[in-house]
Amino acid sequence: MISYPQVLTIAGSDCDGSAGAQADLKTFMARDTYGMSVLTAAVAGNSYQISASHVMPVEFINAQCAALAEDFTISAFKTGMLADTATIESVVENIQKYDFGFFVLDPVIITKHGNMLLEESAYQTLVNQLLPLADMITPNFFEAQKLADMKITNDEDMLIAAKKLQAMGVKNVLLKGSHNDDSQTEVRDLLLLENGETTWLSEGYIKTDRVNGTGDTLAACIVSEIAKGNSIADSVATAKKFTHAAIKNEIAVGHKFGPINHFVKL
Ligand code: PXL
Repeated sequence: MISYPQVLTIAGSDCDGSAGAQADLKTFMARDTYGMSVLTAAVAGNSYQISASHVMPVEFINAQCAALAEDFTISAFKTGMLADTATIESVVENIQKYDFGFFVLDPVIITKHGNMLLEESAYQTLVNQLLPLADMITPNFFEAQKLADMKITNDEDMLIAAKKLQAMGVKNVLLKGSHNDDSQTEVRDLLLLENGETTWLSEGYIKTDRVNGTGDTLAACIVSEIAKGNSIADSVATAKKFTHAAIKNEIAVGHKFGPINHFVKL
C-alpha cells in the first residue's frame, strides 16, 4: 500500500472549482497529499460573480470534524471561508477538541471582486479566538492592513504589520505583497518566522484576470509541504513557486476571472 500525508481544509465550497475547498483539494492532490474537506458554507458562482451563498449548520460542521477525527491521522490543515460568528466558534471548538496538526489560517474576509465571505460582526471573533490558535497566518495586502490596523506603503510597513500580527498571537506570518499596480514588475511577500527571522520572497508580476483561488492555493500548498515534513521556510518557498507557475500557465476555463492552473508541475 502507498501512504500519503493526510491534510484537511475547513472551507467553503466554490461551485465553479476555482477557489475555496475545490482549489484546496486540487492543490493537495497536485502536491502529492491526500486531501479532505470540512465544508463550512457553499457559494454559487462562476468566473463573472458570486450569486448566492449558504452557510452549513454548526451541527453539520461538528459531524464532519468528528467523522474525520475518528478515522484519520491528519498532519496539517487550513481554514478558508468561515462565514459568520457561529461557524468560527464551532471551528475553534473542533480544533481544540481534535488534533489536526499544523494550522494555516487564511483569513478570508472579502474576495478580489468585493464579495464578503466573512460577516463584519464575525471579524472580531476570528481575531480573538481563532488567530491565537494558528501556526501561520497568510493575509493578503488588504487583510494585513485591516488586521494590523495600519496602512502599508513599503517594505518597512510590511515588517511592522507582520510583527503586529505576531503580537496578536499567531506564530508565523506570511504577508502577501501588493499586486494591484500594472506597472510593477515583481510581487514581494514577507515571511516572519516565530524566532523573528525574516525572508522576502519575490516572483515576477503577471498581468492577468485569471487569479481566482490564488490565496487558497498558496495556503493549501503550504499545508501539503508541511505535511510532507518540510520546514516552514521551504514550504512557503515551494508554495510561492507553485502558485506563481499556476498563474503563469493559464488555462481556458470561464469567460472572465478564471481559475489558476492546478495541473502545473514544478
Ligand atoms: O478565494 C477566496 C474564496 C474562498 N472560499 C470560497 C470562495 C472564494 C472566492 O471566490 O468562493 C468559497
